[in-house]
Amino acid sequence: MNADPYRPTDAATPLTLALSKGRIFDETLPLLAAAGVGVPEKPNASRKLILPTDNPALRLLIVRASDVPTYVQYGAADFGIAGHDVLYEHVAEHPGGLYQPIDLNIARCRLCVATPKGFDYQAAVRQGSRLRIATKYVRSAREHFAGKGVHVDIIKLYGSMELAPLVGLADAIVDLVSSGNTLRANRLVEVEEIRPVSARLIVNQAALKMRGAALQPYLDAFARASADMDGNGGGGPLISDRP
Ligand code: PRT
Ligand code: MG
Repeated sequence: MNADPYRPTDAATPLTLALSKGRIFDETLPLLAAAGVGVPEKPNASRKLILPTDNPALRLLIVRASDVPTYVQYGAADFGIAGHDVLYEHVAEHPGGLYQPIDLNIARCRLCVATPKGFDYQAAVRQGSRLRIATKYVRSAREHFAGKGVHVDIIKLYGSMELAPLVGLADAIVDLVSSGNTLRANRLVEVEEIRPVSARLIVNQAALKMRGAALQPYLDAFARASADMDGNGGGGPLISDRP
C-alpha cells in the first residue's frame, strides 16, 4: 500500500508533467500533440491546478514558472518544463536531483542588461562606476558583472523590473526581453545581451530510474518536435544536471 497518497509511486498512477500557464503552456501544446496527447481544458478557463489530458496516463500540474523545478526536484511531478532563466537560478541553490535532457526551443527570449535611454552604460563601465542593478536573476546578474569586473549592488525584485530605473531604485536592470516592446514603452534600452534563453525539459532523477519506460516516449517525441521547431535543426539531447 502507498503510505503517502500525495506521493504516488504506483505504475498505474499517471505521469505528472509540471508547467506554468501562459506562454510555456501555450508553446508546450504542440509538443504534447507531437506525442499524441491532447489537452481538452485550458488552465485559465478551468482554474484547475491539476489538468487531465486525453491520455489517462499523463496529467499536467499547473504551477508558477519559478516553482516548476521545485515540484520536479522533490518528485511531486515526474517531469516539467521551465525556462533556462528559472533553472539557472534554481540549480545554484538546490543542486542535484534534476536531469535536463532537452532544450525544447520554446518560450525563447534573451536575458539582457537594460538602462534608461540617455544613461551612458559603456562610459559608466569604463569609468569603473559602481552600478545598482535591479533583477529577479541574481545569480546571472552577479556572474555577468563579475565577469566584466564591474562592481554592482544587486537589488532583488520579484516583478516589473522595468519600473526600478524609472523611479531611481536602480541604474540598470537584468531582465528577459523578447519583442522589446516593454523596454520601449518604459523608455529603456537594451545595452548588453547576457545569453539567449529557451525552455528546457527537466526530469526527476528517481522518476527516470523508476518510470523510465513510461517517460521515454515523451522525451523522444519532445526531442523530435523541438528539433523540428528549431530552424537550425538544433535542440536534441543534452544530458546534464546543470543548466
Ligand atoms: O508571470 P509570473 O510572475 O507568474 O512568472 P513568470 O514571469 O516567470 O512566468 P511567465 O509565464 O511570464 O514566463 C515563463 C517563462 O517564459 C520565463 O521563465 C521565460 O523562460 C520565458 N519567457 C520568454 C519570458 C519572456 N519570453 C518574456 N518576454 N518570460 C518573461 N517575459 C517578460 C519579461 O520579463 C518582460 O517583462 O516579458 C516582458 C518583455 O517582453 P517583450 O516582448 O515586451 O520584450
Ligand atoms: Mg511573467
